[in-house]
Amino acid sequence: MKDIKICPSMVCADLSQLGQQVKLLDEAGVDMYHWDIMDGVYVHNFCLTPDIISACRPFTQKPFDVHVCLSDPANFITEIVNTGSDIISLQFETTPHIFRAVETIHKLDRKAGIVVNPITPLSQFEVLLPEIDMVTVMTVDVGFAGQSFIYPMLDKIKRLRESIEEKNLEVDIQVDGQINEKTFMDVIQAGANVLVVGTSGLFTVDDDLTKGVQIIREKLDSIIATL
Ligand code: S6P
Ligand code: MG
Repeated sequence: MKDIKICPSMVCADLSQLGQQVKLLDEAGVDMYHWDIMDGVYVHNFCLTPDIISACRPFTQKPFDVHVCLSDPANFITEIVNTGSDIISLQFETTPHIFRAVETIHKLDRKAGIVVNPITPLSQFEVLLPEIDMVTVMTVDVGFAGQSFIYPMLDKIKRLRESIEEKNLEVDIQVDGQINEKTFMDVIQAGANVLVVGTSGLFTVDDDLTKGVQIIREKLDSIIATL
């Protein structure tokens, strides 16, 4: 089994001290960071921006994954690469010329990912698997924290993992949306190896963020030990 990575969703952090939160999470032992960029057009919400991500980059050397949740993600690849981020995750449904976009990201020496909405079936993006480094399976509709986990996504994750293995590929499966102690076991068993933890999964687990990371790491270790 692949290592299970903890990836905090930074839009759920204390935004009044974002850099310090990045540092604290680094010291607490998270593996990578998830940054949402939204502009109020594709989803009715605003999140983070390339400038904010750049400002936080000096606080850790661990990988940054940017979810480009815009109506035209491919238009902003250069801006996001310039933040010093490592993985550019394009919103699949709003990136029409996606092979070209993925190629552009790789030419800029970054990893390319896609984020797929719950309603998008595996058959629509399976052909892209040999070209990309990570698929983020949304387990809630994109745009907001605090929604309900969509259980049929477990079957999608399972079939995605099977497809990756059949093709002998090295593609990470990240999951995002209500990933917390209630769903850790299910998503790991289904085949996810990168867990985006947001409001329910990390930032409300304990008042002390370091302790929160410790609690979920222990929980994950105990789950892994049973598999
Ligand atoms: C949603 C966004 C996510 C959320 C996170 C919230 O579009 O991409 O990263 O911030 O899922 O966490 P929770 O535990 O409230 O679902
Ligand atoms: Mg996201």
